[in-house]
Amino acid sequence: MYLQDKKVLVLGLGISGLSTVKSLNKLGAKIVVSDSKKEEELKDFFHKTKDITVEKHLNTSDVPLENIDLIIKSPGIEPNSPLIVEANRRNIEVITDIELAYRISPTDNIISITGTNGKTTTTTLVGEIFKNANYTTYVAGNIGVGILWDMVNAKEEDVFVIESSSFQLENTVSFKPKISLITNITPDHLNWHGGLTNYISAKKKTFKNQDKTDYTILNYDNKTLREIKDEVNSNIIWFSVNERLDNGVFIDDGNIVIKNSATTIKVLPYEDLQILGKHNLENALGAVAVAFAFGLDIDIVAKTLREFPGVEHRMEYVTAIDGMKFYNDSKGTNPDSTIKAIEALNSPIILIAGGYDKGSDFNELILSFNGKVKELILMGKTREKIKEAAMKKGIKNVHLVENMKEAVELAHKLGEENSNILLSPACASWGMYNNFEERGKDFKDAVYGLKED
Ligand code: UMA
Repeated sequence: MYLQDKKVLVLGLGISGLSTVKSLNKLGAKIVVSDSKKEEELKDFFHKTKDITVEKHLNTSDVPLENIDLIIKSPGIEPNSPLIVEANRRNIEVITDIELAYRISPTDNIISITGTNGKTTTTTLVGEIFKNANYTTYVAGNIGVGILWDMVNAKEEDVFVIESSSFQLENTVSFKPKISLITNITPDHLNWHGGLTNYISAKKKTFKNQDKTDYTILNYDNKTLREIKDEVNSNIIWFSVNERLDNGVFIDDGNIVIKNSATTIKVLPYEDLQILGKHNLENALGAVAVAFAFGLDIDIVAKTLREFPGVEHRMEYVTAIDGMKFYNDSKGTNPDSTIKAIEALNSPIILIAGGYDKGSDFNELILSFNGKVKELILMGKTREKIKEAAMKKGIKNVHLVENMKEAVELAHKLGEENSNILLSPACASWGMYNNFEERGKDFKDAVYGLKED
């Protein structure tokens, strides 16, 4: 069996690390684990793996690499961290969990969905379509589910819908999905990747090994994707919200349609979708293209699209208070994502933004306000940087706050009937929260707290 008795080092004992260790145990590997956290901070991991023998190196990043056959690193660990650099020097292979999942996969039905924004909604929607088509469907990856434990337990006929991040794709080698989809590419994670070119290269790994037996689904409205089309070796299916394509998935006379040579298939009127905004329409078109590439029944696709309510923390409607509507878009972790959230709502908007500094530029974001964002409330590390960009563009109603509760209370005070109060930070949550889910929950708690006052 692949990896039987091989010595495998698992770096990082978070969501993907846990799933990886359990799977390596099933595959018969000798497991070494390491995390920069202390053992007491990793109680959950050690509780869930109490029956598995592991060699531990905790609270350190100094792990002896002698006799290590393979390293599986958690996606967040930076490529230039000293241990990774040393492993590279010693020619020890370093991969992420999605690569190992591909190597041990019993099924060819692998769908990889990546892109700067829209990954999670598209992945969830595609997963729902396959479930409704009666496939045993695993939805895993960056969406918050370590893929390996599902993969070691899967069967040949099962379907994997993987949300693949640039961090995960960066350390893939032979990963070759049957269908890959890139929702869009705009600058993100520039510090981690060391620039835009490296970020785009990581994303391209989703289709790099694909051939004419496979499909690559691309957003025609995204310039970067149009520019890289010649590097794709599989069958491209384009989708577009803006253009009527010769072939592909697009909008025609208010309907989502699939055009394939001379045949045009009407899927459903786009107004039947529950999910809000043009960006969500893009996500829906991408999902339709996946289903079409796989040959699924279009009636099932249409039914799923009609019923799909969206995903938590992505333009999630929270509640209305005093005529003001509150939206939680905590997953808006980069400027482009926040631009799309602003686009999806009517004026007047009160925007709560700011967070961890990933090296993003906020000028485009400020330009997208277009008179719709009436008040800007900023928190976190980037608050001064965003304020400066706003002031330069003549935006005056900028408020700096210390935390979410203060932000929400101020938004409520500044708002009027019909205001849309939007949390869409344009930044990662780190520094204030562990993840965007915690941040979104904190926002919702603060909003519900207003009702109790
Ligand atoms: N760690 C170290 N050394 C380091 C860095 C981290 O030991 O240098 C340890 C931490 O102490 C921690 C563990 O590694 O115990 C955490 O690893 P991780 O941050 O890579 O995260 P996981 O918990 O394994 O979650 C990862 C993804 N996280 C990241 O890519 C940062 C999750 O995506 C994903 O859902 C999960 O695997 C399952 O596949 C989250 C994310 O923020 C949502 N993704 C980024 C994004 O969407 O923008 C890419």
